[in-house]
Amino acid sequence: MTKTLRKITEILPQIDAVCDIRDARAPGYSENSALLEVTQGRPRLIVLNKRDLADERETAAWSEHFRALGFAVLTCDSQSGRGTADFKPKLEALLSEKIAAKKLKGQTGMTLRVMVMGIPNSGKSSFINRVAGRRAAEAQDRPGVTRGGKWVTAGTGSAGIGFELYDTPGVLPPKIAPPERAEVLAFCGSVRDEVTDTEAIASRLMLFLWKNYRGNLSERYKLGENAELDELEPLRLIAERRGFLQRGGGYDAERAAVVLLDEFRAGLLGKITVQLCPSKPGRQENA
Ligand SMILES: Nc1nc2c(ncn2[C@@H]2O[C@H](COP(=O)(O)OP(=O)(O)OP(=O)(O)O)[C@@H](O)[C@H]2O)c(=O)[nH]1
Ligand SMILES: [Mg+2]
Repeated sequence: MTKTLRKITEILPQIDAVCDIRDARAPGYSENSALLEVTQGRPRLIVLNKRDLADERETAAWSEHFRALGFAVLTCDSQSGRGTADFKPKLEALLSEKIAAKKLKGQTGMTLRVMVMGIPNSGKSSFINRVAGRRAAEAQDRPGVTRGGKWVTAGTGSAGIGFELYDTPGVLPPKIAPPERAEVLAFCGSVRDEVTDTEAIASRLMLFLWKNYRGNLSERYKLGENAELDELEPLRLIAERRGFLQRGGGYDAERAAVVLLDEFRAGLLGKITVQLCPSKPGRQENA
């Protein structure tokens, strides 16, 4: 964390803008306050990535929320590439004054340097690869893949403006509060599973889904109309439906927990947002 912050501070004078990659399933909680502090005052584009996994209505509400706060916002899916083509035009719009000033000075061969940052596993490296149009940065399905920093040349935008993106390691804030935030980040796989209690996290996810996305849950696990959730043993329902039962009425909660988390993260439960937008007018729970 400190090492990354030091590196970021070191290259800060070279950059024109910051690209703040959030997980569209938890757009507020996936913010990194420490990184934002270091890069304060820099033009910033908020990217809601993994939009293919998130509830579309919530993503629209969160985009509005950030726009109302004065931020430029891009929503995209860096796995398929949907939405990433808007990055260069958005950045050029964000930096239009700077670009115009450089043009006035007769500067040609202009390059915009953008630092891409965010919490672990939010899709920074995947996003860079999409914008660059090649696999320039390593991306994997676990947090902590990118180490050190790396400049990636990413082609040109309109009028021959060049783009260079700086890939940074994911950084978590030193203190993750409130407790619900830590849970939500664990749902999304931004916290290493080894440091979290899988059963506890999956139980919390189950309770959230039961309350807010019961239809998705019922469909995936064929819960039936009369299913009831035992709040003290929320994973029992999944264990029963999947046959993870033990002799004497027990069940394999650990196995049910792993299934739920894996399937949620893979998008098999459908498009779900685990941090609902606070400012969505007239929201109704879809329970
Ligand atoms: N479904 C979906 N998966 C994505 C998207 N973007 C990235 N991923 C996946 O998320 C995982 C993490 O992606 P990375 O690009 O390595 O994330 P990162 O932010 O660079 O991660 P660190 O370097 O570990 O901080 C990979 O399995 C990607 O394929 C997206 O928009 N949609
Ligand atoms: Mg990375």
